[in-house]
Amino acid sequence: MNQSPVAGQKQVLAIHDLSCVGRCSLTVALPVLSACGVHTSALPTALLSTHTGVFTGYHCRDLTEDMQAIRSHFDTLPLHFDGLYSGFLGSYEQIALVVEVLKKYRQQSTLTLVDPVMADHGRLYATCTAEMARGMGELCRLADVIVPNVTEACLLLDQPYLPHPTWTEVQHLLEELASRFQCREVIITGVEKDGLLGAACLATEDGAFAYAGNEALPHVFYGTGDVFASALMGAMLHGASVADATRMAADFTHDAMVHTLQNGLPLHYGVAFEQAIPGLLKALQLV
Ligand code: PXL
Repeated sequence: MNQSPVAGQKQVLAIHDLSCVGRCSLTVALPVLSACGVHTSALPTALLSTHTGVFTGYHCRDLTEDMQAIRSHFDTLPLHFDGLYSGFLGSYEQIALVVEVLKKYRQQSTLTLVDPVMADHGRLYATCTAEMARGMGELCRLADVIVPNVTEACLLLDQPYLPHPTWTEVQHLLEELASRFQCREVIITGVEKDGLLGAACLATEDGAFAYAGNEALPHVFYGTGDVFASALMGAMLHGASVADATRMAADFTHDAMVHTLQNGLPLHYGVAFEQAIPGLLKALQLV
C-alpha cells in the first residue's frame, strides 16, 4: 500500500485545529492547498465549535490523545510529505508530539512551515498559556520557514510587544528570529509600512529583506494569518521564492478581505478567501 502521488503532485501534512464555524486553521488550509493542487492530509490538534477570536461560549476539545493514536496509525503507513505545516495547538503536551511528527517526516527536501499561532494585537489567544507560548519556540527551531505576526514575533524573542514597529525594528525582529531559531526564511505578518499593511520577509541565504503590502482596511478581520500562511505554503511548494510567495499570499489575503467587505459579510466568520482563489491560481500560473 504505497502512498504514490499523482505525477509531480506535492503532499502536505497540515497540523491545525478544526474550528467548525469561522474560517480559520483547517477550514482554510485544506481548501487553499487543495486549490493549489496540493494533496493535503490533516492531523487535527483541537476541535472547536468556532474560533476563539470573537465568539464566547465555544466548545473546545483538546485532541492530544487522539493525535497520539493517529500518529501511531500513521507509523504503520508508508507516508511521505513534501510539506509540513503546523498552526494552532490544543495543549502544551501536544508540542512534544508535534516535534516528534516534524522530526519523523522532515527530510532534506521537505518544506517545514511553522505558524506559531498564539497571539495577536499584543494579547495571547484565550486558549494559549504562557507555557505554550514558550513551547512554540521549540517548533520554530525545526522549521525552514516561520510566519509569526508582530505580537508572536515579540513573544518568541521574549521582548515587549511593539504595536507599530518601524521598518528598522521589523528588520531587527526578522534577523533576531532567523538567528535564534535558525530558520531559512522568516516572515512577519501584520506589518505597517508607508501607509500599507502587509508582510515582511527575510531570506537568510542572501540576507535580502522584502515587503509586500496593500491598502490597510480599517476593520478587524479573523483567520487572515491562516489565509496568508496557507497561500504562502502553496506558492512555495510550487517553487516560488519567499519574496514572490509573500507577495502572492499578501495579495490573496487582501483580496479575500476586500471580497468580504464588498459582499457585506459578517467579519467574525473569517474572510471570503473562496472568491480570491481564482486570483491566487492566476498568480501561480496554474490557470
Ligand atoms: O487564526 C488563528 C486561530 C486558529 N484557531 C483558532 C483560533 C485562532 C485565532 O483566534 O481561535 C481556534
